[in-house]
Amino acid sequence: MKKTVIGYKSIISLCLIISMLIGGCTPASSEKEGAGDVVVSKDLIKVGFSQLGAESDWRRANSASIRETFSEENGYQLFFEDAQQKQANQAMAIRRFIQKGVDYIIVAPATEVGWDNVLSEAKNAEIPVILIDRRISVKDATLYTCWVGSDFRLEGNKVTGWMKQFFRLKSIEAKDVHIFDLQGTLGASAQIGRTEGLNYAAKKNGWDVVDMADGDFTEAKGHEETVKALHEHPEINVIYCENDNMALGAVKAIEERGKKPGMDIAGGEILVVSFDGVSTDAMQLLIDKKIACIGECYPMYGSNVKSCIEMLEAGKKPDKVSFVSEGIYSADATITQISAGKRDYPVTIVTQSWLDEREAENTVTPE
Ligand code: GYE
Repeated sequence: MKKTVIGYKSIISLCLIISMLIGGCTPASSEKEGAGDVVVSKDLIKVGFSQLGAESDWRRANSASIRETFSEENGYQLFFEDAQQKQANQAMAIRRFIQKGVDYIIVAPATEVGWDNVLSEAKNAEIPVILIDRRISVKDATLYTCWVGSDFRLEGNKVTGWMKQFFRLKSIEAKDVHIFDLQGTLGASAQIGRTEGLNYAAKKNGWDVVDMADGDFTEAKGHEETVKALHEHPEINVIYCENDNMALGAVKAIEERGKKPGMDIAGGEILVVSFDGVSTDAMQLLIDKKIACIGECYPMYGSNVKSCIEMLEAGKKPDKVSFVSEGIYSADATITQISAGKRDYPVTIVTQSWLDEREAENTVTPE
């Protein structure tokens, strides 16, 4: 799949500027009950988007992509609701979208379970539901039309594939690998797939997973849980962070303890690996080798979702499940390729100029 241009930082800034100019990217705010004076062209396709929160740089980039895509200029009226990390708020948002009579509902679900009732209501109202990012587990698969997102288990396999090669190259024996799994929000697909990837590799290679804790995908919780884990288990020499924001918190906790995040495990450093590759701060830590490797998680789904809606508008059926293509990043040039499942994947070696270029030009090279 051809990946489109990404300008994570710039897209977020653009959205912030627009929201300052027009008083918010969210048409819903100007359509409060009783306002009654909002004139909306009949031609616009009405889309309700229930975003689960704003917990990470990945999430903010994802929201920016949806907002940018579903603009009035592109023929859409977007109702954007941020659930503040609470799935109950998502159900309420979906019910409001149904009441408004939107044409489509997009949902980025917090966790996999608990969707049967509210999505049945959307189905009864004959509103197609498009899922993005995390997946859901429902008894009736017709409760949603299609899903676009990442293969989280594959992401886990890629990062552990990198770790395996790294340990081999540095002659680090399995018995000397002591991992702390800093997990994402429990029950979210991104957590489930990445944790499964680690557990599988740990079992296969004989690594010791010392402990695991829910860091809720946030920097603050990631920091808190790492402080605790390092205190309770001084032997930890690898931290597997299930997103970059938690990695930022973990690096801070390691340094506060007077230890070094880095690649020299034998010399007492703590190896940090992570997921996303969106946050500039995390990419900077990668270049500084304080984060050893990042499994890419692609957030800019706007155009993929728009394609699904265009197909539905044309009376066609989009694929039920579409995975976005993703790579893997490291600043260490010794590992240039890793194996995951039955495939080999090139490792993108990130340098300062690579990052500067991405930030300045808004581009990421297609895979
Ligand atoms: O990796 C993390 C976010 O579900 C893919 O959620 C998403 C994850 C992403 O908060 O940063």
